[in-house]
Amino acid sequence: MRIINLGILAHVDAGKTTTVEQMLYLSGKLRTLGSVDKGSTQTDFLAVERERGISVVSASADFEYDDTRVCIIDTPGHMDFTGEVERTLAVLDGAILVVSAAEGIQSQTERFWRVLREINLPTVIFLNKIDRTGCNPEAVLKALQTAFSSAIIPLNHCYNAGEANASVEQCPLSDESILELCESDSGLAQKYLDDENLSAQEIEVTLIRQTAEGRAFPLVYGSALGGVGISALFEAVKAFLPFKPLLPEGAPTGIVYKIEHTSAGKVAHIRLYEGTLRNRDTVNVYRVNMESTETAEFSPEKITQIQKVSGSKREDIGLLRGNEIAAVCGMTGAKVGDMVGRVFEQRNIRISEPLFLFRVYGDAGKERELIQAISELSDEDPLMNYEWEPNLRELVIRVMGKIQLEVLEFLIMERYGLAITFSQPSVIYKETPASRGIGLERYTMPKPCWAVVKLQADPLPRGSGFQYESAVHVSVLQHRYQNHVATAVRSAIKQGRLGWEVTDVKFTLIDGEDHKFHTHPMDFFLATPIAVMKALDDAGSVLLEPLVKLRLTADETFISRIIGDIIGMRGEFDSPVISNGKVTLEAIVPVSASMDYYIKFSSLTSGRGIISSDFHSYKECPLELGATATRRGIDPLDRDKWILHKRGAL
Ligand SMILES: Nc1nc2c(ncn2[C@@H]2O[C@H](COP(=O)(O)OP(=O)(O)OP(=O)(O)O)[C@@H](O)[C@H]2O)c(=O)[nH]1
Ligand SMILES: [Mg+2]
Repeated sequence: MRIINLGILAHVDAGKTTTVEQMLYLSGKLRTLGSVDKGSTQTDFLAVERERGISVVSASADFEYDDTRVCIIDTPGHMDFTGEVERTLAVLDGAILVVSAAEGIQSQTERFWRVLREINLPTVIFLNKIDRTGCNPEAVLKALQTAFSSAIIPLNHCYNAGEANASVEQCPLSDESILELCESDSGLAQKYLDDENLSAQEIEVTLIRQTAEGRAFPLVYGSALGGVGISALFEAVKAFLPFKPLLPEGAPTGIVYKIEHTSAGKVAHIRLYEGTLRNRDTVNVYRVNMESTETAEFSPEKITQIQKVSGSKREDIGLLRGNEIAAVCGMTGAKVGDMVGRVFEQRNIRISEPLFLFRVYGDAGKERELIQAISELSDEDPLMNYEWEPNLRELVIRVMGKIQLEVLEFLIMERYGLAITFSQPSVIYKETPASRGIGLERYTMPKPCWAVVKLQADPLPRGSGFQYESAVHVSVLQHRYQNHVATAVRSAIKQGRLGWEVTDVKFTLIDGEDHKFHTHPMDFFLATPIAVMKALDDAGSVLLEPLVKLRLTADETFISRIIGDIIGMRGEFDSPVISNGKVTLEAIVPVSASMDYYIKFSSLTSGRGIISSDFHSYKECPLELGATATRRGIDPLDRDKWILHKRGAL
């Protein structure tokens, strides 16, 4: 038995779900073909997906042929659900990247391409929607070759593009494609130059190898809606993507890539790399604890059932073997990203992060239920996180965008019967020290206590995140207290002096002292946040705001209006590209200024313009143009109150 776990990725509405449906139909797994527009596909089975016609969560489906199993994971394309893609990417053997011939390269396409290349996942491209009026598939191919890789190799021709009867035909590789393959294969190049007589088989073997190595990318034209090019896509997957053997031997090693809550309780979707898991096995599940000292903690979990999932159907298979994926019931403590069986090196894939913060209001008296519901949902989606502030009785959630929020509202009503409303969105800012700052806290009174912490905060370049180092020897401050300081710094920086998470910062412990008799085990947890805040106060704070990259295509008559809008949003843009009466522009704009621009742009272009966006980066922002956040909880610089609070007296 051979197997492949194949992800299908693209920007929103490119036709992923339709393509998966067609592949299942072609394989004989489906007798009737479902449709996104009628809400009847295999992989869009949630009510919210069927109602809206968009995918919200990743869903798997599989089919078999000749002792081979293809397991396809259909992912959502909307930017708000990138978290789903991120998690799926960790467990794939290969990918199909769908590009729409009508819309061409979108911001999300670029983003996914970049990530696929970073993790070097073998990729086949499906250039879909060749039937759409006005599309130009060959121009999109050229654009892909220019922007992504010149080694994108078309395997078929397309006829009657832009018409309902668009069709495809398999073709031998063009001379250009062969030359491209020769570029990175000196043996082949020599032969080509010598007699120009390369056999079809030699060329195919080279393309297989280069695809597996992530150097070449077969491309297939098609129209998923019309079932055109699907068999060519299937053939390309079979021929060029790497299939794996089943690996039932060895100690179980796997990863949890998705969590769900179903009527049967919590379900962990696991990809196993090797070994075997069975119903009623107990297996250790490891979690790397980022908050503390980055060592893994584990808990034993008992498996009650192992299910194969295809669309909404589940079948008890009782067995999960190396290189398979399956849904495992009974692992009540498992979270996304947990390692099953043992600790191993993982790809850390970060595509995006929540950009908006909302307050959530539920019915009076139902707070407990609401928090429980949100906590379950955030288990499923680690990119949605929440905080319950008991003093303010306020529930705050962080999400990627408005669509995610609407889906959340729907799910909370559907699953838990709870009605919720939201505040207006606030953009999630961050902050960073303006310069070096030093913070010293001597917590030595009122006894018994003793914790002296001296920290230095240094700004780091944009995008560096957080770093911590201790310059204090363990003979000066005991190892376990050093660990307390490291943990407490990480948690203290969640709210800096402006109320936002502190990033692009390095904290160094430059001095410290414990006392043989007086130090209480919790003292360093109390003293460190004070030292952190003192250091940040000393450094001064710079506000950072999130930026998105917009990609806009519209009739060229709109060019000056669009540029005017971008300038009005404090945006920066590259020189516009004009072709065939259309202008395409890329711009980097602050999230706060562009929240409603989708609507404005759509009405400007009477719905004919194309706009897509993707998170870009965080950048300095003048305080008066941004926002500070009210502090949640007690400020460590309100020292007396903080100490009382920490000592449990408040
Ligand atoms: N004309 C045309 N329409 C298509 C084609 N493929 C898909 N569509 C339509 O495009 C829309 C989106 O298709 P989906 O399959 O849901 O796209 P998706 O990529 O799964 O979308 P998300 O999961 O929401 O990101 C639907 O209305 C489809 O009927 C195609 O080849 N030609
Ligand atoms: Mg879909």
